[in-house]
Amino acid sequence: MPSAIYWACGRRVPLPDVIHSMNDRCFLSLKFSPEQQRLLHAYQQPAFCQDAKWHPAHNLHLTLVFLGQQALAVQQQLWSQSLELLHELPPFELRFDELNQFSHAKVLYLGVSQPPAALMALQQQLQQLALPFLNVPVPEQFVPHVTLARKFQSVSAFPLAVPPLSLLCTEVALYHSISTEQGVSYQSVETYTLVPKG
Ligand code: 3AM
Repeated sequence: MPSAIYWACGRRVPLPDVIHSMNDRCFLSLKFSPEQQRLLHAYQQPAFCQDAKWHPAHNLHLTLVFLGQQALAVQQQLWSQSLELLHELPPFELRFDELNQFSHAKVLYLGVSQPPAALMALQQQLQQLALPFLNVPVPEQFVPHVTLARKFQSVSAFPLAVPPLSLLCTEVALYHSISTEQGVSYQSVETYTLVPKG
């Protein structure tokens, strides 16, 4: 069944799904394995703020560049350009060691107090590559983080040091952000596995 309608010559005409779903809400992100997501999930403490919305483990990721609504052709072009960069990059380690918050956005996240140069360089390069296609403002500063909860409010003093978690990052993906009745769902539509060098 067509999911939308439009008006043509005064008549209601079904809008083909292919047109209706031409753009997807997209982002480039580090992708974690189910086992890594399980380890990240251990840092989520719903008792910390019961009114917050805690991400399900399968949604845990680290956004590199938010792309906004993009047509399939742009997604394909961006992904193939991204691959050129990713081919050069070996897997790298991230050491998550602090809980912190974006207080204005009411986001609680697991952060990296000392981000490796490889991550920051990758993010800069992908951001540059995406720039001509962006229809959203570019964040002033990239703060590597894994969002744990939204609608989070606490009087605790942040950042809060936590027992560190070192993860080897091996996958980068193009994700779609899909709204469902159960909340937002992040689906990887393209994934690249970083290859060790030398
Ligand atoms: O990875 P996190 O959860 O921090 O907040 C959104 C989420 O970030 C962010 O993109 C990620 C995947 O949805 N996001 C959503 N809208 C955004 C916007 N307009 C945005 N980031 C920047 N600008």
